[in-house]
Amino acid sequence: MKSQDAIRNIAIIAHVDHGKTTLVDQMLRQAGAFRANQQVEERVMDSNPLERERGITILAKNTSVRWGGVKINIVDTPGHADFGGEVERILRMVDGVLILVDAAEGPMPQTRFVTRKALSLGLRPIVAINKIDRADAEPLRVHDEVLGLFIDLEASHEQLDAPFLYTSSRAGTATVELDHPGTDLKPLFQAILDYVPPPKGDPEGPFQMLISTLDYSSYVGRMAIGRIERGRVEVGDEVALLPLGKPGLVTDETIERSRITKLDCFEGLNRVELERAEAGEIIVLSGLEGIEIGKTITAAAVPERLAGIAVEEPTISVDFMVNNSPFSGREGRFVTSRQVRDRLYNELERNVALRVEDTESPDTWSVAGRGELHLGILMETMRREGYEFQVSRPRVITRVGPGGERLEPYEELMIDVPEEYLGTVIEKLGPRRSELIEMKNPGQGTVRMLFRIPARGLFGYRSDFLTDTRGNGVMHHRFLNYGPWAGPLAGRKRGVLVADRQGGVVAFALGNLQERAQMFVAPGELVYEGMIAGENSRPGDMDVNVTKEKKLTNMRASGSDDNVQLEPPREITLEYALEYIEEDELIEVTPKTIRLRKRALAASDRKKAARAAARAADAS
Ligand SMILES: Nc1nc2c(ncn2[C@@H]2O[C@H](COP(=O)(O)OP(=O)(O)OP(=O)(O)O)[C@@H](O)[C@H]2O)c(=O)[nH]1
Ligand SMILES: [Mg+2]
Repeated sequence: MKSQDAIRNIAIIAHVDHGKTTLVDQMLRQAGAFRANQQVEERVMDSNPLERERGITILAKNTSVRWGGVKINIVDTPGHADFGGEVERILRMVDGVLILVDAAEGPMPQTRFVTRKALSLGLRPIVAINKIDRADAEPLRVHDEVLGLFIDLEASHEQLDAPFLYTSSRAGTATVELDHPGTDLKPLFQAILDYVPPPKGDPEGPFQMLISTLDYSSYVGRMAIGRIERGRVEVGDEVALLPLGKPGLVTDETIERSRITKLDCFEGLNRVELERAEAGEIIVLSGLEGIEIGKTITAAAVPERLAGIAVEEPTISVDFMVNNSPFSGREGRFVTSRQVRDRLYNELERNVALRVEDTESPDTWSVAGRGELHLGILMETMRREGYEFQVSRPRVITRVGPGGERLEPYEELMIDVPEEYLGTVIEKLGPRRSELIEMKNPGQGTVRMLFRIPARGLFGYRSDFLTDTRGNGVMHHRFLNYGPWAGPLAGRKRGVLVADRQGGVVAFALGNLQERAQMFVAPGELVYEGMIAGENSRPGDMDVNVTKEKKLTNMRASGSDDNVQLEPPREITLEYALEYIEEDELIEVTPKTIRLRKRALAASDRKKAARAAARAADAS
């Protein structure tokens, strides 16, 4: 038997939350990757703190199990649309995919995206209709929908022959026939061995590997992860790291050569150091300068380049700036321009879809990424590390079309709502320049709608949607393409309450304001002039004094107005804030607090700016 016959490389791909990481838990467990008494957390592959907290996978990760004498390398991938580019990249290091589809939700926008990428690379799929334990599961309907999707995406005959399994990630069961409920994952392991081809490369040829993904540690710097395409590699070997370019032999002299200092592979949850590895194995290489996604590493003597991987271009950007609020430096450890700038540029080492640029101001940097979650996670990570900074409203990144016209990013938006909310949803999305593409009513009172909408049109929509549907709706969106600039869009409907002086918030003051407003602050919190303290129930901003104490009079007022009944303040999360603020506002992010503020803090400056804006609007 060739050594490659004892390897299978597979990626698990799906829409967000369809159960990928939970399935990996069970695969590890049932293949004996844990010791008998080992305590293992749920969704063990979601190892970074933000992943655990949010219950989503952010970074693709490698693991492996051994089953029936075969090593199965598994890549668990993120399902959120902002990280679709990451999934696309790691598909280059596998020979098959396991497509998970929720047995109730069916194929979703991200299912379509990752399936299209996998099929077009010629990968053989295995389909798992997952969560069949759900009360509302309809595995047979979903089976048909997946087949429909395959046909739509012009799957080959071989791909259409994909085995279908019915699984429950949570229970750890798989079966080929619904009438015979599964008891474990054996049918899944067997399907992987039978249907995923062993890696093909020739172990006797000169070494060649594509860098499909990166890892980073402050000790060794960037590490390259990929599948050995051809040949063997050993610690100490001299290799060439080829610059990006066309596939084929590289003849110019500018090739960097260096030595492999460390070589690892994945065994269960561990990395195991190896002396050598050969074609088909997925490995981690350290010790090379200039590692980048899409570059080829080869034997020094035969610098033959593989087709590269394009990294997706960012679609939205925000400005990061030094915190210049009156409370700057109170809660963060790293606050200076130098510290924030270094941290942002450092992020580029591991976050390949991110772009950072200096601006005209030495205290402001433009940071571009794939979506609000992508950028939001960077902000959240930085504040946990002790950074303090401010962030502007997100902007879409426009492009120039072939005829010189302005283009902007469009998203595909899928909405599932109970029928009774259909009208409100359509009514709200209209002015946001959406276009209804498809509407399905599969029964059970729920409607599924598919829209095309400028990414700008979605800013601020999620909170409206949750309110309008009373939390009974589900929405997902992902980048579709660039299209014509859709023209001006209305901003936030309601104005804000702006604190008119610095001080501590007083319950009495809020008691008087709360009839016309939803507060963002609670008694005892500190505010400064220009900080946003709440939302006005009407259009237009309002300067208010939230520090106002009740007048002490000699005559004690009778009654209960000493204890005002206060509504709880609206909780401002980072993502909420990003969707909420307008161009003349900023988010102040510190390790402890998220505050909203006006760019111009002094009321007089804001009035001047408003007058100037009105004049400009009149003139145009
Ligand atoms: N009922 C049911 N729930 C499941 C099953 N598998 C996973 N879940 C639940 O679905 C949620 C998402 O599971 P994950 O394993 O994190 O899903 P994922 O596909 O890895 O999600 P992302 O990585 O964020 O795309 C969790 O609350 C799981 O407990 C299943 O078979 N049945
Ligand atoms: Mg996951």
